[in-house]
Amino acid sequence: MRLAIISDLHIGYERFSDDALLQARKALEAAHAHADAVLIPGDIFDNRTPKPEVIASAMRLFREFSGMDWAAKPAEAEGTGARAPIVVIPGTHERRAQDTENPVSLLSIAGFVVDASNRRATLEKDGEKVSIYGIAGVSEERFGEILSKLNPEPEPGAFNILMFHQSLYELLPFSDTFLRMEMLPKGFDLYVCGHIHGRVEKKLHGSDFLIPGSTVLTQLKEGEQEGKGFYIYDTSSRSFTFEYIDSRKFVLIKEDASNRSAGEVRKEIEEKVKSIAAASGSKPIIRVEITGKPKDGSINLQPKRIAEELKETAIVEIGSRIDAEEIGKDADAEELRSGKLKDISIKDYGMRLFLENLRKRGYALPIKPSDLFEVLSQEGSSRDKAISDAIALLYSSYPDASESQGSYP
Ligand SMILES: [Mn+2]
Repeated sequence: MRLAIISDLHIGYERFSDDALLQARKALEAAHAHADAVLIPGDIFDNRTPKPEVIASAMRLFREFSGMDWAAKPAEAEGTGARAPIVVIPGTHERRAQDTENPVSLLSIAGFVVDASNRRATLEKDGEKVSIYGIAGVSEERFGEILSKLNPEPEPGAFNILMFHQSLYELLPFSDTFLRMEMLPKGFDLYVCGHIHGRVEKKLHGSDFLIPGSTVLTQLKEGEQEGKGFYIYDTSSRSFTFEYIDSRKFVLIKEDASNRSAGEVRKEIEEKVKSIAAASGSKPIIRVEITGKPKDGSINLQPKRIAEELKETAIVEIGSRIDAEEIGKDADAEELRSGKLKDISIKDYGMRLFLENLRKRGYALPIKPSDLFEVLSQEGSSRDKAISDAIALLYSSYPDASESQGSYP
């Protein structure tokens, strides 16, 4: 069986909502043309309670694809009512409390997809059986507990897949509470994960471990320059290919301003942006990271003006300047300078320190630490504003505190 593994579509993602929907469609079209079935390991939606318009656009999309002819079929005995072999789980963005519906379960109730949350779903084609054990996304701290409670086991006589939506320590070493890959159960023929928005190909317990990455740009990090797409995994040859979809181009420009005039740096950025745009189909997203200080001072760079002037050519985002010399000489700065952290962004690094400190202090508030970090690290916000926003977030989360602390499954 040929399985398309498509993840993190983020339908309803406000910043690039048209891209999210269009690129989800392109991935499904290519999947229909080249595969027998589709697996989606979470984050079909960007939000756990999307607006009706967003739910409607996803419903139209999945209604269309579930109405097509697919070579594989969901096993009739399971009585899901779904005709199309599109097997899904909710991810972190769709996670809600136990016994509540989430937007992915709505697609399944409508009969467009098979929701494999915390259970097995089976696909069949010409006598071949593919068994997918899905685990709905949970907070990282609880994943180990859920895993031992569910105790997923491979089914004899089938090609077995474990599908989930989590960070693992080896992929994002933010916190000791993240599960180690080796803790995942053995005996599966393929491990499929969502959540991480860049591609990951690894081996686990002798099988392939695949994360296709998102189909839409969200993080504007170095790894997202490669282009978006999905995997096609062939169960008979146990091999896979990555299929690119036509997606909006993202380019990261690193500009060193040291010992140059701000005008010179600005001019160079403008030229680079224009030449990238000329070579791109649709308007590209370009992130510029400026390091070093121009001779006549950073103030003369006027990053907002550069972005504004180029807005017809490209979507330009100019990153804040980090001057290594201005960071204190403590151990963390040493780690940064020595390049040990070159693969993670400053923001991710900040998040890691933040999580470590929260853990040491026994953090137990009902807001996700990552949400709190987002509020506290908003660009251009003063200390007082960040604190008042964090307090507002705390109060606003009490009514549905069960969603972050509630028990799952
Ligand atoms: Mn995601």
